[in-house]
Amino acid sequence: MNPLDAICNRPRREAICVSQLRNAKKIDEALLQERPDVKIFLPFRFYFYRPEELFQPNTYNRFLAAQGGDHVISLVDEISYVAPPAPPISQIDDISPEQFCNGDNRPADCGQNCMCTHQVDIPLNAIVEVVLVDEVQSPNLSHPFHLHGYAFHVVGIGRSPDQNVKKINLKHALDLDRRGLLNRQFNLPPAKDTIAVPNNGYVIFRFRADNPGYWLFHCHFLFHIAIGMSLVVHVGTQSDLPPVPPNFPRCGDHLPPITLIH
Ligand SMILES: [Cu+2]
Repeated sequence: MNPLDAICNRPRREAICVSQLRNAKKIDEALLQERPDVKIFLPFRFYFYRPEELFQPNTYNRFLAAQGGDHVISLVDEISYVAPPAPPISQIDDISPEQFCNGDNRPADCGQNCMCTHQVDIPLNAIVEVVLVDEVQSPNLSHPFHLHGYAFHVVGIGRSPDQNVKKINLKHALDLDRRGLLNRQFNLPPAKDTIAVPNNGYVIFRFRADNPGYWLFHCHFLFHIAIGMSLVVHVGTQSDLPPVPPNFPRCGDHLPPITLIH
């Protein structure tokens, strides 16, 4: 299962890709139409800090000290995720709209290590296609991406069919897609909530966004979550959500009341 070579476009005897499994259940036909309502390309990679970027007075950048001594953060669509200061589902009014960002709406002053609460907005009930593109390019490292709130249907896994392209990236994946060369199969695609993206490859999955809310989508290596390999899939609007129950706990409620001592 899940051969590391990511050769998934033909049957083979010794290995099988998740995208070659068949779902035992019926599939929502709308998921299999040629064009989804929303199509999102999500390239992900690491950003390597230069030491002089990190060790400046009165600054502290979070990073992962990788094997070999590199200091890295993770970018999904060129954004490193930071958690919002309060839970969006129950306290959206306490969060500045400027906290949120995505590939189409980056903060003006965002540099190469752009940090904000990466959120993509999806209309309720839309058919969504996500294309994950591995730009990390670390041999034999397949990032296991996990989506909360849904099971998605895996319709494609693979690498570039172009032998001259040594490393896949967003631009190349878009080009392959335009030319119809991204491998998709619509024969009972299996449902999963986690999928390993083959290194130097891509994964394509689809789901119907029928569960409103703020759902985390992230690589499941904990040390990659810690450096921003996450985003929020925001489905629907506040009016699609049930009201916050009365006396529902709020950020800071666990702190003891402050007593002033004179
Ligand atoms: Cu990862």
